[in-house]
Amino acid sequence: MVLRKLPGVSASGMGLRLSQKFVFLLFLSGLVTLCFGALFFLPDSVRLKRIFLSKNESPAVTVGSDNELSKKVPVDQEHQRTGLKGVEANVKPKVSRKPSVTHGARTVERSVGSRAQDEWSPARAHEPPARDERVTSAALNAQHGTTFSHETFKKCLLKPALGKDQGNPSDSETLKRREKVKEMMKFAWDNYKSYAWGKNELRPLTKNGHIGNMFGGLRGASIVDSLDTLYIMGLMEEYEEAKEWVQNSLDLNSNGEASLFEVNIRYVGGLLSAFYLTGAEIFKQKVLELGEKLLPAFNTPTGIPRGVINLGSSGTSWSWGWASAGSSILAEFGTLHLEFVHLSQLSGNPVFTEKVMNIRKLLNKMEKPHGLYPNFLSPVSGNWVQHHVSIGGLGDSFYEYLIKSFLMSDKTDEEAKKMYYSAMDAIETNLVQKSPGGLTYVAEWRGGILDHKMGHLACFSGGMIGIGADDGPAGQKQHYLDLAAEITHTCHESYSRSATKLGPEAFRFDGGAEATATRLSDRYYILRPEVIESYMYMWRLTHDPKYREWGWEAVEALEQHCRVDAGFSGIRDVYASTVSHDNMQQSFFLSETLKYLYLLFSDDDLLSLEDWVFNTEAHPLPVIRQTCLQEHSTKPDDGQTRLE
Ligand code: DMJ
Repeated sequence: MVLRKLPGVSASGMGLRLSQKFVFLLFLSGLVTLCFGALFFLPDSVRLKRIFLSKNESPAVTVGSDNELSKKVPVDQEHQRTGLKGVEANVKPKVSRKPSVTHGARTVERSVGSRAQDEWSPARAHEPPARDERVTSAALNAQHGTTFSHETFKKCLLKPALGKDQGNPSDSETLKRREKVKEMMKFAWDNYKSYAWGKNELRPLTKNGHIGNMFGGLRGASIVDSLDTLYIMGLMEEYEEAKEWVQNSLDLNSNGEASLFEVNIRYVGGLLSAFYLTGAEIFKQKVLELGEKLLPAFNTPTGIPRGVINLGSSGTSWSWGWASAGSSILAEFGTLHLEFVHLSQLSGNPVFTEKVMNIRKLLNKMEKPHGLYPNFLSPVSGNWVQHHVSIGGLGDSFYEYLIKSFLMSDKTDEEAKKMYYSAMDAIETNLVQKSPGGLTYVAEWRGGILDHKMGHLACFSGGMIGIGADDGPAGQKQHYLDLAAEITHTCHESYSRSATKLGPEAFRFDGGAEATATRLSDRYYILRPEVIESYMYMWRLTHDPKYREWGWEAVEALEQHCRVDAGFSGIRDVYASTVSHDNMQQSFFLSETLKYLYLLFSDDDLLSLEDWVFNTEAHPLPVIRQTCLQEHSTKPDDGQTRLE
């Protein structure tokens, strides 16, 4: 239209006036600028960015300061692009979602379904998916021509996965205790099977199933979480039922909104360990398919994933509505490393490792207040959003994954090692406290002010500090072992000071309190594993019989207060001698609490710590011995399993 000659106007050159040419050129250059800008600003243009940015130039921001990307794409603008104007990142979206989630997770301080954080309310900070990275397993195989041999992998284990004799303990008393734990698992499983088969969790009082909306429409969380526990306990009939369900009924084509963290630790972790333990191809196929669905979550300006992802083809992601200013949570984006490295290991596709290494690099570079890692980070600007630090809820498993990444890399991942020990240093300097009564605890930190509280979730740290004792700075081993033992002792105190001998969700060390809950809302116990997890590690590291005794106390308390007619249930007040049940058998009770108890009463060669690290949901993942794997690797024809 601009080119049409206007009547009565003399033309020059190609029949256009100079001014017309000028207008045309102006329009053209505007168009070019617009297209070029769009290439950079549309989140779907990762590949194009790569063309224009040099290889080492990461699109992630320089952290710790006001940065370019946050200036270019303010949060509000992001919302406008999606037509979701005015939704502040820390304000819940208008569309209200029912808080039907009662899962426990270290990332969220949950009550039994009542706290604000429990609500399923992702802030709408939408990013389209990185479709270029959502390739199928078949495409992956074609692309990478990779092979993974389960046989070769087994050759690189130092011990048989299940030990010489399935971990049978030599003394009869311990064997009896182990049998009791196995019976508890069977009871929990049988009831789940009778009343909630295919649902995510069992409601043991009302004898029905719970689906919730934590897993984006995925079902069978208790089944996937139980696979490895059933297998190591030798509950083979039950394991076969579970495997068959995964084969025939685990439908990954869901279109719901899922917690990236929860799906990763329970489903990805559960399927990975089931594959490594059994070699059954179905688990590998499923986990690679699921892994691909999680990739779009990383498609943010910094590569730090948001907490909530749509598992359908849109691949959109959101930040939690309750999280400060649309931020991502340290314990969520920091608890992907182990699983994602294994996804790359099995698929041959480095993209999974690249995603988590980017998170690692970014965190490593950032300025940290007093060397501490705050719990909230903006996935847009890459800056800390709030200075709340905790080794319990919201922070916890980030630290766990640093030391476990080092151990899982066959102690080659120096960066993870360095980050872990520096973080430990900062935690010891700033957070570790001794109560007037002589109990060691890890306080929380809010912008420099200590909150003298320890969550049940933070009790995993006894075990973590224990497994990290060997590789710290010279001369520190005994110090770390002592610290681990002291924290585990404190957590045991939180159990033994209650009427039920089970520990509260959080306990305090102020106002005269010593390892007891002072608020009504902190008195519940939802079958969490962390204290028992630390007993298990401390037993393996020290063989001090008290850890087995403490584990047995927990078994007795669970039997007395949590066992009901149709399964196990959490309780609302650990200090009340007549308990009130919360009607939920959490899937982590089967994957973690009962597994750690079983390991506590087994010989050390059942899932030896030399060969296995446990993800934060207690799913064992093998140490990757790259040199050994390469030495043993043969041509595909010589027995390697090709990815289909
Ligand atoms: C589990 O899902 C995992 O251990 C997670 O890291 C924290 N919360 C629960 C158990 O309490």
